[in-house]
Amino acid sequence: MFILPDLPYAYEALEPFVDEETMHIHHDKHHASYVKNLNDLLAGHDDLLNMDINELLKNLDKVPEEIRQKVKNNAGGVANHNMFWEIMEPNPNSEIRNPKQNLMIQIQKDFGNFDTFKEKFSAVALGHFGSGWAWVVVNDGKLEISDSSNQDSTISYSLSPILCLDVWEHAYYLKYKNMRAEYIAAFWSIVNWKEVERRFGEVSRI
Ligand code: MN3
Repeated sequence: MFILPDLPYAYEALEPFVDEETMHIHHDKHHASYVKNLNDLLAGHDDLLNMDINELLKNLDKVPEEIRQKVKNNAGGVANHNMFWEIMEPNPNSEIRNPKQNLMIQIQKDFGNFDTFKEKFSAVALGHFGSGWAWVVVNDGKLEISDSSNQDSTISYSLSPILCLDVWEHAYYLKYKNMRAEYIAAFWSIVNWKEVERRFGEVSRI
């Protein structure tokens, strides 16, 4: 069975960048329903229920065809949100933070500098039409910025994500209304670069 992990911080901890009510609805309703739907869909398929969520996303061809699309949607919803909560953290002092060490070196190598990297990621997140996600993935040793629709996970395409941003309206509409650009700008204040660096280190070792 797949489980809904608790948030790694309090619901109000990401204020003023992400509001408490959004976090309650996003985690307790949206994320929870992806977990429930996935378990319901896979009832009776113990081999699939016992997989790690990433393993399931890499092995969607093992899912019976008649439920495959729904499993893809909901498994993506589970994995994407599991990751999303972890790559954010409270920033009560609102100071600007940067990635350090190896990740910063790689960003400079692939994008020139950190500001250009942020601009490119923000443009992809803003430009994504409809519901979906913006990503930073490691592909063949290089960082790439991409987007995906609905709950599609880059893991299904053998790309290792190290940073993600949920651009579904449910992630920002209560506070930011139609101003997705303001939500994206606020996101940079609460990125948990330590966790992103950890993920980058893990992928780089493989
Ligand atoms: Mn969401």
